Amino acid sequence: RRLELDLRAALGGGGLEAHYQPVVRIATGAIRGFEALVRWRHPERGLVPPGVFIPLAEETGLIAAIGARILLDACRDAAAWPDPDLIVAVNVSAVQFRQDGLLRSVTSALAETGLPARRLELEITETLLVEDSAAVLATLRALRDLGVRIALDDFGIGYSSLSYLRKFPFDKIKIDRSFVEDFANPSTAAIVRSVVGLGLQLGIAICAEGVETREQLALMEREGCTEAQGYFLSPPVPAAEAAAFAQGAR
Ligand code: G
Ligand code: G
Ligand code: MN
Ligand code: NA
Repeated sequence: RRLELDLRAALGGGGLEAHYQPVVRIATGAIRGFEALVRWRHPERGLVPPGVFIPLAEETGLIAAIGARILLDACRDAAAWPDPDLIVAVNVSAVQFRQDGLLRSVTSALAETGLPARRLELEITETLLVEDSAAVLATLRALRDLGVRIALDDFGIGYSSLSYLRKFPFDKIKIDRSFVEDFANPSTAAIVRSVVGLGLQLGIAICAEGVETREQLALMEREGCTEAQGYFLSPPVPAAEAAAFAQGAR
């Protein structure tokens, strides 16, 4: 309850900010873009991880406002990066997605910042697709019609079903970091291989998440992943640092 009040205050004042983790094209090493990851700097507790306050925001309905805010920040920051091809990826939780107003937030963030829709990628998770709702698919299609890219995040955990790939033409699949970590397990490797194969056939980019070592990067390259993200490449960094990164990328 106290934390909720603090979160409301942070939303009103400062305290909530987007950090950015680079996403790299494995073949060339060039930066493809950045994933925005929200951070809450609490006046007494210090940095509160999203794993703690996103669920709280979802329970209290604050997620719509927080989401809209991060979306706007991310679009504004990305619009200022010097390379006009860099994309910015924004996480949209299932609760946030189902609330009214997502389409409106996206449209107005793009209009307000001038960021071309093709440079915005929304990361959704399988949880959203489980219920097979017509409304969810309609929103996904409307976003796609705007030109926004849609990525399937954390792929492989939860209810992973290949049928999701039939329901909607995703632009990217992000393979959950547990697969990279557990790649020595033959069944894990087999799943990664089949997802990469599917991606190749369907023209879907495949990003390996949570790459922490040079060896893992080499492995994911060998398996045919097109993109990678993880501490080995860079942790999430504050906006100013991401801008410097983007400058260097050019
Ligand atoms: O760095 P990390 O601790 O940032 O993120 C933890 C979890 O919080 C991840 O599952 C990530 O997808 C989620 N997350 C991070 N930023 C956002 C955000 O802006 N919106 C939503 N909905 N989830 C986020
Ligand atoms: O669920 P999602 O994929 O959006 O969340 C990304 C989460 O993974 C964030 O918490 C981010 O800080 C974290 N992350 C990014 N790179 C690495 C990594 O190399 N190793 C680990 N353990 N976590 C990572
Ligand atoms: Mn993500
Ligand atoms: Na993920």
